[in-house]
Amino acid sequence: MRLPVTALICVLLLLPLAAASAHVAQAGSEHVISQKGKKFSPGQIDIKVGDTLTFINDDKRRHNIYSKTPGQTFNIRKQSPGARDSITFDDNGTVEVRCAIHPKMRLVVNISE
Ligand SMILES: [Cu+2]
Repeated sequence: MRLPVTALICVLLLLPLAAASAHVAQAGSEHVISQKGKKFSPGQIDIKVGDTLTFINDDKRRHNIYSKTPGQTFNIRKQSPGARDSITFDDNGTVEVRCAIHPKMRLVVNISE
C-alpha cells in the first residue's frame, strides 16, 4: 500500500508548479477607451501590468493619442473617425495620455502589478 501514498505526495508537490505556470501564461485584459466630444471616456482607468487599452475614435474628427510619460511613451499619430488602436502596458506606474490636436483631452492610466 506504499504506492498510492507516494503518488499522492507527487501530486501535492506538483500542484503549486501547475498553478504558478498557469498564472504566468494568463493573458492581460482589454479595456476600451472611447473618444467622443473631444474627451476620453473614461478619463481615468485602473489596469494591471500586461493589460491593453483599445482606443476607439467615436468622433467625426481626427485625434492623435500619445504619451510622454518617461519609460511609457507612445504615439498613435493621426487616428481617423471610426478607427481603433491598441496599446499594451508592460510596466506599472501612472501614465498620462494626451491628444496632440486637442490639448484639453487627458486620460490618466494607473497600472499596478
Ligand atoms: Cu483629439
